[in-house]
Amino acid sequence: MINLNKDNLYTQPLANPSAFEFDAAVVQVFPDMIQRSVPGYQTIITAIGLLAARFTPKYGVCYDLGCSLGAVSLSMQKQLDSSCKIIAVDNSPAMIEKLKPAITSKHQQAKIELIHADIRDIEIHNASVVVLNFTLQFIPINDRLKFLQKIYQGLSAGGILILSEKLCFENPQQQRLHTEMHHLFKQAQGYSAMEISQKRSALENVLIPETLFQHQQRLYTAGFNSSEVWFQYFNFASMIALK
Ligand code: GEK
Repeated sequence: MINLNKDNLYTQPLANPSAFEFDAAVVQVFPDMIQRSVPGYQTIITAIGLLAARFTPKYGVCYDLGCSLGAVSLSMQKQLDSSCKIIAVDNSPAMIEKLKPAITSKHQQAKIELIHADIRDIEIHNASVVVLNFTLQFIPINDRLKFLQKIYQGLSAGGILILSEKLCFENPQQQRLHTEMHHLFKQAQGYSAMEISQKRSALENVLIPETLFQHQQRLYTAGFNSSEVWFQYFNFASMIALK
């Protein structure tokens, strides 16, 4: 079990807030940070476990790309048959170090295999489910299509990609409204205006959101038959793309 240290990384004014990184300081507070920053995070995690069970046959393989501290992998493990395998990948050494001891595959559970690598470099084969839970937003825009094409090729017929992302909106009024509502959500979770603003600066040019239309167009170009939003809470959405 991973403990819930409180995220206080941006409580003090920083002269020069540096670009956001998944380093040891972030990893230390990550579960608290993501739950208080991403509206609906826990609902999405639970639903991914259920979707994995719906689409994964016996001896099936699921991928959790950008696994962080393994919330998606552990949720899938709870639901999957013990013959299944989950491949969890992240390129942050601090995340992987902290996750390693938290991963236990008891005899009666699907096995979780942990890989320290860039998700653009790994091979994907015979996947029933691939999950990108708030990860694609950190991949440079120019690499996104090629990466999704690789995922499409690695999925079995009838497999799915679950893609969760922070969205932006073409309409400026919608953009303002959703940004404001997200900030109000964070305030309601106990973050101060200064913490919200400093975190926002740190994420600039690191987390690059796109519109729902851009995502759906790219998924279609990558080969997916269809993609639908199954969950949205302000500017955070999760899609299911079908092969
Ligand atoms: C969750 N899915 O709890 N290769 C591998 N990992 C990467 C790469 C890359 N190129 N780029 C970023 N990451 C998780 C939450 S967090 C989302 C995902 C957030 C990893 C990065 O190290 C981090 O662990 C994760 O993607 C993004 O459901 O913090 O907003």
